[in-house]
Amino acid sequence: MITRREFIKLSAASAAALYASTYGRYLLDVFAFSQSDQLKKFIQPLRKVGDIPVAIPDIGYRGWWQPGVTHYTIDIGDFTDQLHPDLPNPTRLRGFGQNGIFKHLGGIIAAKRGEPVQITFRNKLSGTHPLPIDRTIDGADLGDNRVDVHLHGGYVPWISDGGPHAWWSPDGTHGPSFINNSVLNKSAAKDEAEFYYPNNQGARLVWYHDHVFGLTRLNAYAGIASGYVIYDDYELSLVANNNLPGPLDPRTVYLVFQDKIFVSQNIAVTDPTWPTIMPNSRPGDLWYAHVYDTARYDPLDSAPAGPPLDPSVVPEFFGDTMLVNGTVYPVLEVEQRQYRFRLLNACQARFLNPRLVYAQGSTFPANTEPKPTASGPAFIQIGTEGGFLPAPAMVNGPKQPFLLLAPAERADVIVDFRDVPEGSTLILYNDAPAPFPMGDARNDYYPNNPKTATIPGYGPNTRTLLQIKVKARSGAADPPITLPATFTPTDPFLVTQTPGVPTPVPNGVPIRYLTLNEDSDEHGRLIQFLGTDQPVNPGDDPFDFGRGYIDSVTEMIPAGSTEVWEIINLTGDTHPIHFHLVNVQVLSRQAFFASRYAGGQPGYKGSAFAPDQNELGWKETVRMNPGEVTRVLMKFDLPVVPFTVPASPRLQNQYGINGAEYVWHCHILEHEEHDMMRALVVF
Ligand SMILES: [Cu+2]
Repeated sequence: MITRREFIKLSAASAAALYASTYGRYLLDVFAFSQSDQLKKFIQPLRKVGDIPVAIPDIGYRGWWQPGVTHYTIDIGDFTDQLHPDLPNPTRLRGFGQNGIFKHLGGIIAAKRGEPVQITFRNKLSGTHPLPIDRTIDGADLGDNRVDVHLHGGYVPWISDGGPHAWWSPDGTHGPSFINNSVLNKSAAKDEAEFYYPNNQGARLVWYHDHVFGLTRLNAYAGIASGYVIYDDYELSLVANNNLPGPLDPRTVYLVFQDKIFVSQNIAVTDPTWPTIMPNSRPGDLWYAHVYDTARYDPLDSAPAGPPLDPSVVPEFFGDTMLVNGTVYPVLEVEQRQYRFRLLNACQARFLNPRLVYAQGSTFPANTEPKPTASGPAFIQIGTEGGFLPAPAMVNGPKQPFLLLAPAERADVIVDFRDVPEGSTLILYNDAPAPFPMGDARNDYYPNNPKTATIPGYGPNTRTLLQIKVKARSGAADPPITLPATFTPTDPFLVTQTPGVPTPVPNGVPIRYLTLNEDSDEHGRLIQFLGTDQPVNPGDDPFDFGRGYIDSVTEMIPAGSTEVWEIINLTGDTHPIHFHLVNVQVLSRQAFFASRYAGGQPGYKGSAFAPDQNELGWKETVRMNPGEVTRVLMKFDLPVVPFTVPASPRLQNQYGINGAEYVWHCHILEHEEHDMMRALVVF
């Protein structure tokens, strides 16, 4: 079956003409996403660990916790931060802080494997959200100062997973899955929530961010996210024996990417309805798309009565300005040494394919613009969000030309600047299509794009992530990093994989067939769904597999079991599918004939093919491409903790199920929230 979206893309011209008469005003808004005023690029230094606050543990905390557990108290609040010197005001944000000190992406935690962390999060949010809220989607009418914390990539008991229904408010109201305090801190104050992270998993970069029902995309965009790095003895052995820069070594540089838009000083002209719906907003605050622009997205499925919803959810949000570690277009100075970069794509929907190229020249503005044909040092990738790869992988080489990072994917790479001439200027360059993979030039901001018409040296620009200036080495050379031929990470893999060869489904492991779907909601807007391979109403529509998040549970798995999920993408987009609780191994992908797909096994087109070399080993966020099935292998073990974890009361009350409540979902945040998420229940 060809999806409606693909079909509409084929006939976009006629569809646009059809809707021009009804929604002419919105057709004029074809560049509505570009709001940010010109900001000079690469005039402020990259914030590093320490510039962004590292969380400080408590001493003598009053609450209950096991001996040997490091306890933190972390506030979640509203604050402002000057993200670029030329923004007319510091930007209003939400995020993590301690003792009244808040900075964008603050609250970094470093933890050792096997040494648990327990956190009291205190919800200090005001009732005024810094972004426009559409009340028509599930959960969005339950309060604007609700919050929820998910340790993304953590192997944690469900009561500390921060699933969407585990939100809580400052006044103590909470979602039906919030039982954090009754298990972990019975004397908690109303605005507090207790979380326990066992950290019984191998070295990797995880992160923690908001996951509240109905507001995740907005709370995360407003800043509720921070880094959490787990290290272990295996990583420390590579530090000692192979000279790998350790997790807090100055040569280990964390790079967290986000695309944002800032409210223009001419907002009354660039977005006339914004001042009405956001009366407290100032130029320099975050701007977020709030109109379902039918010239940008697919036309509404049915013409609604009355004016279009404003605010409305949008199918995906792409910014016009790149932030790294919370700062707009920063500069990183490196010496002629080897470095370790640990990258996290924390964008709402934008994929990135970062690579190093030389700048066009040495003076402004040429030193801010890339020369894509002049390649800089390649990346040697050693890890993903699941920890160390089975073997180092050369990216930027013939076998793996790009490091492709979908939202929530991470990469751990070695970069060698020893032979880069002193005084060189490099640009970390990105030209990944947005949406991925089909792309829309209106989301691709750079000077030579007639659709976006930006100017050299200034934003908006989504192609230039970071400027890197290479200086001579001061002091002694480091002992060279000597990567082993293979890694033996602490968490053993389920199957051994051969690079370049599809991994067969292991004997006896059952295959569960699942689907990625696109449809329209009751307002005619695009909506994405997960589903099984069984139609929801077989007599009605044999191609309708999409199920909402709160519909009855279909992914119920006995603890300890192993399954292969074959996930069939029936949409036109690549979706980064994220699994809570489990890590997976990507076995293979295979094309299929969409026209033959009507439940059951798809009609495959050609042979299965291997995942990329840098997708081997453990993953928890996996790109699933249009027209392909993606096969992933996982084992559903529950973490061992020193207390009794009760079954989810929500599952008992709503579905009569006794089990641990997790989710799996797309990590394009606009998809996740509307409504590409399903319960994942282990019992
Ligand atoms: Cu998606």
